[in-house]
Amino acid sequence: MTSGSARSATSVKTTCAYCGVGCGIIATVEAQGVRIQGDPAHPANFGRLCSKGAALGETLDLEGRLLAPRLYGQECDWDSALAAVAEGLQDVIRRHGPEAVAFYVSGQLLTEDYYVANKLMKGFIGSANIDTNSRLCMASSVAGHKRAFGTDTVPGCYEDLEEAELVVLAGANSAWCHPVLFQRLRAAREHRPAQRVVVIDPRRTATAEEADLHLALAPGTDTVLWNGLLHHLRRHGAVDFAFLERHCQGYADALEAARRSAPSIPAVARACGLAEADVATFYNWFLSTEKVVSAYSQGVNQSTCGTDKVNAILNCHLLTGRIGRPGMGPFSLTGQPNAMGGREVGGLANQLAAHLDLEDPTHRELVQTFWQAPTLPRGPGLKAVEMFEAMAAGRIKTVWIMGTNPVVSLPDADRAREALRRCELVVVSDCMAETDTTACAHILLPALAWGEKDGTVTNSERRISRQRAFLPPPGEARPDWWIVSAVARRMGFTAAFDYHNPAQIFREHAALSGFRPEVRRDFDISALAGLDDAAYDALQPLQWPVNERHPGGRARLFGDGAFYTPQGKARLVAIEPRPPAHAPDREYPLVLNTGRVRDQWHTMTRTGKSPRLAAHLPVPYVEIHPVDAISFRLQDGAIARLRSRWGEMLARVRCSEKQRPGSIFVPMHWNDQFARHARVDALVNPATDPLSGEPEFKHTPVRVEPWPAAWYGFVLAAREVDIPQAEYCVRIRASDHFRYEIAGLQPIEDHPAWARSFLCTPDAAAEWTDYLDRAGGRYRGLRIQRGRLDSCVFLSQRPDLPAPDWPGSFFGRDHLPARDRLSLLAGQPPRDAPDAGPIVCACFGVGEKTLVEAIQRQGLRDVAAIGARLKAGTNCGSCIPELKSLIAKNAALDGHSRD
Ligand SMILES: Nc1nc2c(c(=O)[nH]1)N[C@H]1C(S)=C(S)[C@@H](COP(=O)(O)OP(=O)(O)OC[C@H]3O[C@@H](n4cnc5c(=O)[nH]c(N)nc54)[C@H](O)[C@@H]3O)O[C@H]1N2
Ligand SMILES: Nc1nc2c(c(=O)[nH]1)N[C@H]1C(S)=C(S)[C@@H](COP(=O)(O)OP(=O)(O)OC[C@H]3O[C@@H](n4cnc5c(=O)[nH]c(N)nc54)[C@H](O)[C@@H]3O)O[C@H]1N2
Ligand code: SF4
Ligand SMILES: [Mo]
Repeated sequence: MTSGSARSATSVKTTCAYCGVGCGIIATVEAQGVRIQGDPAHPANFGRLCSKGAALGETLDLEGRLLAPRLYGQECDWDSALAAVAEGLQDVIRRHGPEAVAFYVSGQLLTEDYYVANKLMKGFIGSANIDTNSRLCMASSVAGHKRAFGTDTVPGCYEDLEEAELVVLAGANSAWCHPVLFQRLRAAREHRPAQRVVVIDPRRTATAEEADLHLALAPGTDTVLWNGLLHHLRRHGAVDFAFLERHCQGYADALEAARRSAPSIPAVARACGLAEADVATFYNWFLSTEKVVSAYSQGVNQSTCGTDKVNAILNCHLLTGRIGRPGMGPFSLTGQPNAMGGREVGGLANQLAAHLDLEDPTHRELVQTFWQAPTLPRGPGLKAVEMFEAMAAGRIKTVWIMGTNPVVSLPDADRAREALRRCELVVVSDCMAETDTTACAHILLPALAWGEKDGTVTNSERRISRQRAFLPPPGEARPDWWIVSAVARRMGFTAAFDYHNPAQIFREHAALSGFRPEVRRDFDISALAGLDDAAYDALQPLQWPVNERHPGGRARLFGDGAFYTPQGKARLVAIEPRPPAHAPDREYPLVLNTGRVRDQWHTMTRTGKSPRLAAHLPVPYVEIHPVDAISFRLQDGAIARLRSRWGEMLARVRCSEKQRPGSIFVPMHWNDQFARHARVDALVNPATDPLSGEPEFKHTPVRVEPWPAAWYGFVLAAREVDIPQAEYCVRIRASDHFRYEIAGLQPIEDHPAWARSFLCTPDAAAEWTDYLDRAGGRYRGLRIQRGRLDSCVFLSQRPDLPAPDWPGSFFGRDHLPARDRLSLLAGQPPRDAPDAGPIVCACFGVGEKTLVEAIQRQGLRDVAAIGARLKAGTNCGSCIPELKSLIAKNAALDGHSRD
């Protein structure tokens, strides 16, 4: 290995900042910015990137970055900040003991950062109160894996999805959330048309659109469906008796529970709200196909029976022996870029480093000896939701949050914010200065961001890849491992935290994984413990284990039946289906489901900077079935108020037959930095899975009602503005201006005074022109500064405003001619103005209207034809499911509209 393979004069190979697919990227720093390309040699993506990965270059500017430490709002030097953190932690430990201190960390830290944070808390502070946002994400998979396999192992690899003859995607919208993996699946299907895909999801997602069978089951009923499958497989002779007898236990009870809870296809169909024929098709495809991969994500994990859902899936693979062989196996799709690395270092409150168990005295002794740690906690610490409850109750006095934004992402999020306000000391390490969580911090520590930080991450298929820096550290920002080590040293743990670079930490982590090999464990990368700095720098992507037996890594585990339970056998678990924690009732009749959109990442701190990514789904919305919309008096495009027993929010109504009646969907992304009253987690109930502690993000009873807006509008401005009287307000980044979608409850009395109050800064050279139709309730105004459009406002009593694309297109111009000024005042686009409609292809900015017109007028019938004409779908491919559904919807009208 030479470092030449990883770096050339200007290009650096690294790994994407976002999802668990873990795509390889080549970043090239150029005069105009950073060029981002997929790395053709990386085995996760072979050169592909999705819309988010491709837009990474747009998120690298320093705007909004936290560039110096801050102590109670004042910038300070590192010395003062580190001393304040160390003394603050020590003071609380002295007065209240180590259990009063907590760390809340993230699957977006690098493995090296995570290792050090965990070592400090568990080994040296001596408490297990370190938990991570992976609790909100993968904890049910971890618990399910441990129940079944005795350890937390993903048995397969991405190639299995390509090689499978049947791929089941359960509770996973992979077309949007693991797009490159989904593209690999799509490409494989083009070569092997016999491959089938089944999607299990209450919504007809972009993923479901491409499936051979979509099971839109009633939310929360997955365990019945999989129990029914287990019973069906037994009854129809798909049991692999040899595998079962030699390598499994617990199957008699599991089969009995399945028979009792899901005795027949009609019973399953009834319980899950599905058609019998569809259930039968799924069961028979699974029965008759040897090569099956069942991949699952948050529709499975994020549930009060998430662990049971996981084991119900694993049961079916164990019963049939379809695990750990090419083209088959259960596959937990991890969310964050380093969710897996965090599990490897033991970042969860109930884990120890190197996949060892906190409760096992041998494991504890092993780690304590290796670390030469003064103490180790004997039992698990508090899991994320409990941790914030303990803050609210005053049992935890201080918390250090790193790389996560819990005021937005925890359930019952208003209470989570309140819990932080009750703490004596809140420390937040983040790259961004202003988030809903940094607003609650006493001490802010500036962390390096993607492109600046350096270390390793592990993707969904256990593949360890290097993330490499290609930008210099800005301001005073430092790597997370550096910050934690510096605090640890100030707390007196000098020798144990004497780290100078990530390579040194990685070597220690690798050595721990092989320490005392007689203690059997799956996670073993001891062969990497001797890498020198140059070899670490040049490390090529590898799948663990990487040890003496598997020096080049290993793609699959468990095909040989070697499991990690005390008996060495896998466990089938008897699953008793349970309903979600809170059922809908008369007051809260609808089920709120939450999740992701294609082009935003979580709380938008990075994707929110990209105009290209903002174009796809620009405002917080609630998707609802048209029949429900009628019953609840909701109009498409109007604003609705959503309430649950825990909180409320405002969102734009989108009627869609893709929703299951009775369920609504709201994306998780928007927060106080981008919109008013738009944090959906304020509504989400805090119930958790009793085993994994994972919250039920996909199931909260709510009600939705029309929000009585007196007016609607939008503002476009060259700079950020603060708009009064608009209880509903969403800020959207466009390439050369900001757009605000607004609405208010109180009629505006004096329109010009209102508009000028936030748009007109004192400037003699600026002119304000406006138009008011009081009777019709319409108002339009524009501000011209030195001949250019500076800002404009459009208001109406109804949600009937024109699309903002045409006024937006005026911002780039040096001079706005009178004709265009008039068209703005008249609210009428000139005849030749562009109106592409909502953006579908983010890479090339191709809108729905343009696409529909091309499909109808030019008779385009497939994605390739669209690509050839309009380029849409030809770069990252993330929009292909949407292109297909536009073709399906509009090609039929072809004959009528061609003339
Ligand atoms: N674009 C984008 N991609 C991302 C992320 C992002 O923020 N944006 N985040 C990453 C992270 S951290 C994660 S964890 C992953 C998540 O990836 P996914 O899990 O694929 O995404 P979600 O949208 O959270 O939820 C998946 C689906 O579960 C369905 N669902 C809801 N209730 C049920 C149910 O009872 N049963 C079943 N079977 N399905 C149900 C929802 O309708 C939804 O379509 O995405 C990763 N990738
Ligand atoms: N309603 C609902 N809520 C959910 C979910 C859902 O499906 N529905 N999903 C849950 C899941 S699966 C997840 S993973 C969570 C995600 O939720 P969060 O982790 O809260 O979301 P992010 O926006 O990714 O937050 C990452 C923060 O870390 C900062 N950051 C980025 N890189 C670094 C770094 O290197 N160092 C430091 N110190 N900071 C950094 C970012 O600026 C940002 O503030 O949300 C959960 N919440
Ligand atoms: S699929 Fe997209 S977001 Fe995920 S790692 Fe690849 S490029 Fe990044
Ligand atoms: Mo996640």
